[in-house]
Amino acid sequence: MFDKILIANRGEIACRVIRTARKLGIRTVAVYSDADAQAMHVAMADEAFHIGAAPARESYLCADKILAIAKQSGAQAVHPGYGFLSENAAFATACAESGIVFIGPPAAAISAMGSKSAAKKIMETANVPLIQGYHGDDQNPEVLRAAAEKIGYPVLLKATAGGGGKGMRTLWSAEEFDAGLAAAKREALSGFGDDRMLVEKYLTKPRHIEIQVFADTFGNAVYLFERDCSIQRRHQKVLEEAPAPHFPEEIRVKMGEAACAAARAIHYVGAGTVEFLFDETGEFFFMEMNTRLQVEHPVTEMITGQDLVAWQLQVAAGQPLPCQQADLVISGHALEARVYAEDPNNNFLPATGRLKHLRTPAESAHVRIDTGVREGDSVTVHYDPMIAKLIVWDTDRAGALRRLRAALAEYQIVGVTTNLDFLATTVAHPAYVRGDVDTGFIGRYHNDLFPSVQGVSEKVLAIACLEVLLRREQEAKAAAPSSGDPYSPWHLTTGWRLNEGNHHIVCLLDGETQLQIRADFHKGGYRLHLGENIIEVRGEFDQHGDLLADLNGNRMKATVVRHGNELTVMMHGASHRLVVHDPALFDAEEEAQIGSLTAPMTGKIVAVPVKVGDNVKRGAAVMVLEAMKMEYTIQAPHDGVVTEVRFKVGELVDDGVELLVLSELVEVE
Ligand code: MV4
Repeated sequence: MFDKILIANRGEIACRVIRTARKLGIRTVAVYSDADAQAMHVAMADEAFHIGAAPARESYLCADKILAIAKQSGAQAVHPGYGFLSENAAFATACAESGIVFIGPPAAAISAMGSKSAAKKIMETANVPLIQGYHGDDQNPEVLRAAAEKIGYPVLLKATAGGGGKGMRTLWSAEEFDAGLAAAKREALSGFGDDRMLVEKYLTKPRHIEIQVFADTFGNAVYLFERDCSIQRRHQKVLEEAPAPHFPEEIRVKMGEAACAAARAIHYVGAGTVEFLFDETGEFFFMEMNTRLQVEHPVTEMITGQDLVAWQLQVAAGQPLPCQQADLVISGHALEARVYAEDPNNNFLPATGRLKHLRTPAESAHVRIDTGVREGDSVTVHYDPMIAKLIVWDTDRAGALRRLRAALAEYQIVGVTTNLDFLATTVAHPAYVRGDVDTGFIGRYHNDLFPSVQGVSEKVLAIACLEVLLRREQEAKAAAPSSGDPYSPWHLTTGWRLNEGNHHIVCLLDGETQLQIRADFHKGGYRLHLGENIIEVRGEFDQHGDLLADLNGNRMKATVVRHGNELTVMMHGASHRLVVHDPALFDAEEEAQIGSLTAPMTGKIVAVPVKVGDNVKRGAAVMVLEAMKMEYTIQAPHDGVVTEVRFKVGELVDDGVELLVLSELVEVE
């Protein structure tokens, strides 16, 4: 077994591999880019080496740099993780030629599976079921047209060099053939530099079922059952599970044996995944084979009790598979949700930002979290915006589903837009609960899964007001002793006014909507006027800073996270972001902001009213930032001379970054 391995990856998979290596007593070497200097995987590894600038092509894809560090560090093997160089045959070859073990399949196996048509030819010889279609070398349009006629419409055109859904086009009738073929070839040429096509019978409601296979260097091959990965959007997996719901045992055995036949056909070694389309007739057809460990491998680990990275290390070190087929059994049911920094309500646009607040569900035998980020880390534009994989297990699917719903409700992230609410909505959908899943799920239930954005509820507003009022009470009590007049009425937070009832107006912004809530103070708490409704509220913060609230006698717990004047209320698994715009409070917060020349949040510079050499007075505007459709003026914390302006109009800045430098004015005698 190896003494030291290099992990040529980052994020959650790097951390995950390091965890298993440490369990096996193997020392680990991490590599990191400029953007990952403080990353979790760097902190976890025994050693870490800088490999270049943030863009992957200057760091994590630089095979030569990685190999040089492997040699320099004395690593005997390289684990590629997934993505990056994990399916790069040239890298696998370069490792072998350098005497460094590539923890993965032989380069020839990677190459064999790199072309869809070549892969299908190999599967054909291994008697693996293929979809009716044409995957020949003759690309004469008339040959392709005749193949489509023979198959019968609808047919699917797929780029031979494509994958993951890229370069596919469905043709519903012969009339569409000419234009459809031309468009598909153009896309394939621009996408892959190769416009060869294969033609297949189009399956209208398939499920994506994949088999985890594992082979060693002694010719042994086993399957570790199936995963259903049908819940995808734009060919990006969202939810995965094992075993597949309502999946017949005889199909499981046939599919598993076909997958092992496929692995043997290409003399496979290591972890591999054979993907099938499973249609309503109960037939299944080879789609493609992935020659790497998949993102979703944890659901297989949870139902088999196996550590697949440990298997990878053992097999790469020349040991036989730790199990035979008969030793492997399915126990219970596992589900995985991919927690992403993205905006489902904005076409899943990737999001960036700093994880200002991060609370995760408690891990246990039932709940596992694979992540590569911690509170305070930033999600940047450089890499895949995955925050974590949330994996749950229980004795059956219903139990696993309950665990997943509860865990999602406990997951709290503030500082970047996430898909948590979308995940919670999806796993609560009746069709998902029934296990009625296929690749068209998200499209079919689109209206249910993307409800129109709801305005803020009165309950959330009441919680937000209570937090504002309680926080002010706390701050006033804390400030009173140090003031020159601790008994001054100005320290009172009872809303006391001369010749008026004790009340205050709390101003909140919900998006663009300004809300003004009157709060009457009374001994037991506050009486809130929300439109026509009155809500009696009182509460306190617990030792974790959560709010224990009583609204009209209903007791509940909420987490309210405050950053600057941005306030996020999280309760019952939903979160709602508001901006506090309370003049009294706001001035105080504005006063606090004057002390800072850093960006209060991620945003875009929209004005730079100063230049190097300018003398500025305390409070003068030195930069204007736009975020969340609002403008924030950065003000000089003191009189001074501008000595450095670090950003110009139009540039994006991350939360907390230094915007400019102001030197103290020096008194000249
Ligand atoms: C198909 C298909 C229907 N019929 N092939 C998409 C990605 C690539 N791996 C193959 N894909 C498909 N191939 C035939 N003959 C439907 C899909 C498909 C899909 C497959 C798996 C998971 C999600 C999908 C989403 C859309 C389409």
